[in-house]
Amino acid sequence: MLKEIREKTQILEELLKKYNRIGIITHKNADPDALASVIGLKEIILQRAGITPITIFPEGLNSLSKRIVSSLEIDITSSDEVNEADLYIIADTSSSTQLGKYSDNVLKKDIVIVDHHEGGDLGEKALLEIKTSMVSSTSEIVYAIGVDLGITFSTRVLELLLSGIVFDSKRFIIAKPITFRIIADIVDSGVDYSKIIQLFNIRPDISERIARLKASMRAKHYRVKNVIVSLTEVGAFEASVARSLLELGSDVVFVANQIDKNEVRLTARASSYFIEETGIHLGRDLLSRLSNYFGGSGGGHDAAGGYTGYNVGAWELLGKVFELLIELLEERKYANRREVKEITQD
Ligand SMILES: [Mn+2]
Repeated sequence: MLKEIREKTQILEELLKKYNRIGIITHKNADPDALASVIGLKEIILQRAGITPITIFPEGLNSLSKRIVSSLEIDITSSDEVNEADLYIIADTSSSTQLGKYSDNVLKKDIVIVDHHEGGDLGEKALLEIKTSMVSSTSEIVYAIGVDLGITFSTRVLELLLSGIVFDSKRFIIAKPITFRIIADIVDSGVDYSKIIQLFNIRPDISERIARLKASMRAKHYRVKNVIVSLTEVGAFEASVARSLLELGSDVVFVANQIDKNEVRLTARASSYFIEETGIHLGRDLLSRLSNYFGGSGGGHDAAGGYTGYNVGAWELLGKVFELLIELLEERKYANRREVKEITQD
C-alpha cells in the first residue's frame, strides 16, 4: 500500500517469526496516534505471529486518548515488566528520552522502529526501521503494514487508527495524499466517521468556560492597522483563554495570571496572520526581553510563548508587553503609535 515500506514489511514478517516474546512500547503520555499504533501493531502480531505481545504505555495516556479508550471500550493493559519480551517494537517515537524510565532496559533488547518523525537517536540502535514521511501519522504506517501482511483489522482497531490519523494530521490540515486513501479504505470498511470526529469535540469543563468568559469581559483590545491585540487577566486556564480570544478574532493575545503578590505568569499566542504580517517572533523578540524589566525568564515559539516575572502586577506587566510590541511594530515599520486605536463598545 505504501511503496517505500513494502520491503521492510516483508523483513518485519520474517523477524516476527524469530521471537516468542514480543513487546510494543510508545512515547510518554500516549496521544491518539501513539495509542492507535500500539493497538494496531498488537493486532498485527496476534494475527501474524499468533502470540499476544505485551504493551507498555510509559506514564499512561494523555487525556484525549483516555477519552477515546473509554468511549470505544478498548482494553489497554500496560506492563511494567520489560524483561517479558526480547523484541520491542517502538511506535511513534524517534528519541529514547521519550520512553521515560523504560528507555535503558528497552534499548538492551532487539528493537524495531515504526514511526513518522524525522531524526531522533533510536534509528541507529534498531534492527529494522519502518519509517516514512509520506504520511501524517504512525497510524497510517501501521494500517499499511497490516494491509501488506493481509491482516483484517477489527472495527475497534480501525476506529482507533482513524482517530490516530485525525489527531496527528491535525484534522487533515497536514494530511498527505495517502492519508485520504487510507481514510477512504477505513470508512469503506464500515467505520462510523462522524462518531470518531465527535470524540475530538470536547466541551471544556464549566470552570474553564467561565474563565474564558471572565477574561473576555476584562480584556482590552487594540487595533493597530490590520492586527488586533488583546490583553487580559485571568486566574487559571491562560492558554485556553488565549486560544478563545484568537478564535474570536484577535491576532495576538497576552494573558496575565497573578500567581501571588510577587509573581505574574504571562501567556502569549499569535495568529499565523500576525507572524506573516509583522515578522515578529513572540518568544525571541518580545517575551525574552521582559526579564530586563521584571526578572524571571521568558521565551517560546513564534506563535506561542510565556514569561514569568516578579514584583510586578498583572496589568503593569501587560502594559509593558504592549509597549514593547508597539515599539517593535514601529521599528519594523509596520505601524506607528498614532495608529494604535483602542476598540471600545461604541
Ligand atoms: Mn504520531
